[in-house]
Amino acid sequence: MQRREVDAVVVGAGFAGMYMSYLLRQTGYDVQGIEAAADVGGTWYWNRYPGARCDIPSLLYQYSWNEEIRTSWNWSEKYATQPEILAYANHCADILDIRPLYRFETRVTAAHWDEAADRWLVDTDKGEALSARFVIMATGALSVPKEPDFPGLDSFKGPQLITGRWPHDPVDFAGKRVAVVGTGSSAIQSLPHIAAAASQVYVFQRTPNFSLPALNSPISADEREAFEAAWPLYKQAIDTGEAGVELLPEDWNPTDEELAEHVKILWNGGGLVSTVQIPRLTKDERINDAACDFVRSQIRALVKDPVTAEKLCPTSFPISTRRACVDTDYYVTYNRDNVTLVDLNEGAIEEVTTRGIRTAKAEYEVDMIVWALGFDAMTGALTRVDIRGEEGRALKDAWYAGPAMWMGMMVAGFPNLFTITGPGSPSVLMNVILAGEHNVEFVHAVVEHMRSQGHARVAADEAAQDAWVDHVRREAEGTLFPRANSWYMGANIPGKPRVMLPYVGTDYKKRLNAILEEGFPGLRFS
Ligand code: N01
Repeated sequence: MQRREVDAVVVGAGFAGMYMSYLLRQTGYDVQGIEAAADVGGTWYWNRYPGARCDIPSLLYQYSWNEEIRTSWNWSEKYATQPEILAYANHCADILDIRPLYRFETRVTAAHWDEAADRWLVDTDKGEALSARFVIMATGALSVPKEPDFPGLDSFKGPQLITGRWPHDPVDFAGKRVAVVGTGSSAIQSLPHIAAAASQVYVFQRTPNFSLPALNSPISADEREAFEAAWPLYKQAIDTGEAGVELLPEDWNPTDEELAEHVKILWNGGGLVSTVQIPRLTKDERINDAACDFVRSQIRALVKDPVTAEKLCPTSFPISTRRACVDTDYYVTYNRDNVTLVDLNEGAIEEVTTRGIRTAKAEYEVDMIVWALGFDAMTGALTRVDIRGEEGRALKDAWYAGPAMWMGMMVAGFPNLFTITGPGSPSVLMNVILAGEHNVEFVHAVVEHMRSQGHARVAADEAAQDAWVDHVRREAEGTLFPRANSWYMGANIPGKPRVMLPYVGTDYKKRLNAILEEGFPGLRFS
């Protein structure tokens, strides 16, 4: 078969994919980008449900590497809406002139390593056959939605919507009875909007989550100015791997009273940034308990019906060991007459019927169902592609017992294949745009090193990979994360190996910088 030869295939046109494609093209590589969506934006292209917003402040959730983009864009709100972030992604694509590099509405179906040629043979669902020296999977950590698989699913007469694959046309909930299944970030953000329009909403909850108030507001001229003044220091922190916000010392040892006072910062609108400002929150039970107690007290104060309030109080995992949500009016929405919480612990969903959802206790008649069931996180987008490395070994077989990667970017036995924000990198535990930049710049440095040295092949050293996997595991074991049935632990997908997927250490960028300085220990070039 005749294959079109390129230097690199970049899969994904989210923020990481766009930057990767841009860097490679600017340094003279022939790049073919492939993107399943019709346009750029990645997660922000797909997650269009009402109320979708970022849970990281807008001024921080943007490219740090391009001054032209940064200075030509003004975020309007503290937490940007999905349409504004998608508009920003399009603004980036325009400035970078990235679209000509991409085939849109196209999926990579297979990538097989050709040992003799030191190239990847890449196939797409549009029948295109490529041969590439490098494949870079910038496919996102939360890009494969968990689909409902309840009996009777197809019998339901009304529309069924998945938050992670939301339609482009507006959905009209006015006067409708709606089921919202799931109570993660997607449901927590969309519920207040759905409830404001619908006649009745049933929220089906299996596990309540901790949600922190966004206290969203427009960004004032003064805030913009203060951010610009702080930018050089902030950028320096990004590049060196420093925290970027002022933190209490890690050995902070408060009295119970001081602790109870300090955890109130969770209600100051800082969202996930506030959680970082509580030292050892995910390591020290006493500190974590105080934070849990405080948030539960806020839930009880906000939700009028004490029985509903109690059901909304998480008790089965330490705060922040599942990603905390950031909301606007989530808890008070349960004070509306048209919102009912259905506790699935009292009776699980048994089937979807023609008229609605039947649990072990009752049938709920609805006109529409919103499935907010989460994602096959971090590995889903990678194992769904038929990736075969040396000796034809499939990636999903190599990862049978859990993903093994070097620095979250390379897999031993899969030369010249890179992942951006892959398992074993901090990715979703930090600002993911910046996590993507760190990986993209590192991959680019590897590729440039190969060009300068005349290498055809780079692979992760097996021993270095084992050491990293072990380090990632041990770091997680020193925390409270393993106590939660979270998507971080792969626990939300039946049959998925239970391992902590992201790297919890805070020294990742410093490690990358050291690896660059030391000439890539852990990688083998030939
Ligand atoms: O998904 P989730 P999400 N029967 O996995 C329930 C990011 N994000 O899309 O917990 C009944 O958190 C499940 O119940 P349980 C963010 O990183 C960010 O909301 O498994 N229920 C849970 O309640 C976030 O963490 C933003 O018991 C079932 C829900 O579905 C990540 O994406 C916005 C079920 C899934 O919650 C995922 O969030 C949105 C079943 N069979 C998302 N299966 C921002 O703010 C699952 N559930 C940027």
